[in-house]
Amino acid sequence: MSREPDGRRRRWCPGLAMSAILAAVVLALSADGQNTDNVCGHPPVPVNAKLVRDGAKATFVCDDGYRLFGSESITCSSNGAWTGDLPFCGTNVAVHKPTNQSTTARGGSSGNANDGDPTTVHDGRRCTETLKEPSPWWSVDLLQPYPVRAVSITTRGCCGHQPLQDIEIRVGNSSAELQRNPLCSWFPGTIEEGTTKILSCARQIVGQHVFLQLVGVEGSLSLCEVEVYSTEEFSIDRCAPGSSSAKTDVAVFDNKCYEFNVNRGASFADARQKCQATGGDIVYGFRGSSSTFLAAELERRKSRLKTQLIWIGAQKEPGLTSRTWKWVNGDVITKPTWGKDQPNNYNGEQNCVVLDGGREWLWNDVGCNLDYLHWICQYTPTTCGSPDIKVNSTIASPYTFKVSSVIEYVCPEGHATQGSAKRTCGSNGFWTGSAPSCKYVDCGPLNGIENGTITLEDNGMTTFQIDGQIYLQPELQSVKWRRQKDMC
Ligand SMILES: [Ca+2]
Repeated sequence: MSREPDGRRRRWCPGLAMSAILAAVVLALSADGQNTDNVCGHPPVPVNAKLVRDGAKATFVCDDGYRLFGSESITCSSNGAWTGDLPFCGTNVAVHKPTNQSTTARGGSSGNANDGDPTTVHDGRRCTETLKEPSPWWSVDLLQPYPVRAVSITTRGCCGHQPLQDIEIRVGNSSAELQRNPLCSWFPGTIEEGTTKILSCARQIVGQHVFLQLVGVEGSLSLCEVEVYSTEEFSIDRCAPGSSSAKTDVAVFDNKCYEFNVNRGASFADARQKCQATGGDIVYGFRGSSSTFLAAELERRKSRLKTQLIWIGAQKEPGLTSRTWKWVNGDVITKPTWGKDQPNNYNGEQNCVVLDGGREWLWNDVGCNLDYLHWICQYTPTTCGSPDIKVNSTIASPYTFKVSSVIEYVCPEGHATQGSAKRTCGSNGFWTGSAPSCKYVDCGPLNGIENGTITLEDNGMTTFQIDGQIYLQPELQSVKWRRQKDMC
């Protein structure tokens, strides 16, 4: 074997002239079922999923809190390609979001379809129901646009209610004209009673509103649970707040975790300290759709609250003349959303802020020492989910998925990375950028080697060498197809 003067093995790229030999090698290796790494390369892996490798089969397991859609495995075929559609791992972004429907009959309010209770029994008003009418519909407002991949529908299983027929799912940003939204899926048949049916969008659609409609049908729409799946949000399993018993009062929105501490009371300082003790802070910095989300989450808990004043992380300096409100991180609040007649600085000592259920969850200034108020903590995730991997690439180890850590994708020798090879785990729990792909670098035909010989090395596949004596001649030092890693 010839070596560079510095001892490195010299590598040569296979040109077109050698492709027939290579193809034969590939076929020989796959025929006896060996060495599938070389045949198909590393399999692609969808985001939020882990790979389980078993010979020619690659199986995917979703991260905690995500559900797998599609087939869980792909296989390496003898032609060197992974066959089968890659599944995806999504989390439900519809639960507890605001809902609406064409009409409401017999206690079947629209919110019953995303209350997290998948029962198929309507007794006790646990499913939705519209009047009997032409083309009845139900909708959910995700509060911000999400890329929607699939919708799961659980139908009512009792008492001879009509089965769902000709259901259409639309996803888009129009809340008023549902037919203007792009079609995600259409199911022309009948969905049996008491079953769960998954309808995948033909393609991923980004939208804030999801509509279900019995198109062209005169009837009553009754739904027991509707789940809307997206890959672009993390599940509450990743929130990991202080106590697991509080888990049922945790909700995720826009890549943040919120913990609703509505079963106990504390002063502002105590509440904030409790949030910080578990790695978070009292809720701050929110506006727009996040404000709407927090109000909706409080509203649905309203009947259980001992007080309707909920601490948020906004304060001003004590004193009658101080008028500047700041978030707890020091940022000045530019657009506080005060409720009616607020802030009134009653008694000159109201330097903290609550969301006030008596004022539609708008802001009210109150004294910081009231020690019986509820509060909301916010957390950012400590880790990212499993990153996606394009076919033939791998992630260089060692790596961790902790926030701020960096992973680096590597391609096999002879392949160049297309896109950024490095991704960072952001504080929002998602990897920056997108997974790069690997592209084979074709060095062109093997010109100018009439005086040389090329022999396959022992490992057969990728490494070539030229007779050492000729190899060192100056004119061959510069042949254009000399390969070093991914360059010719
Ligand atoms: Ca006040």
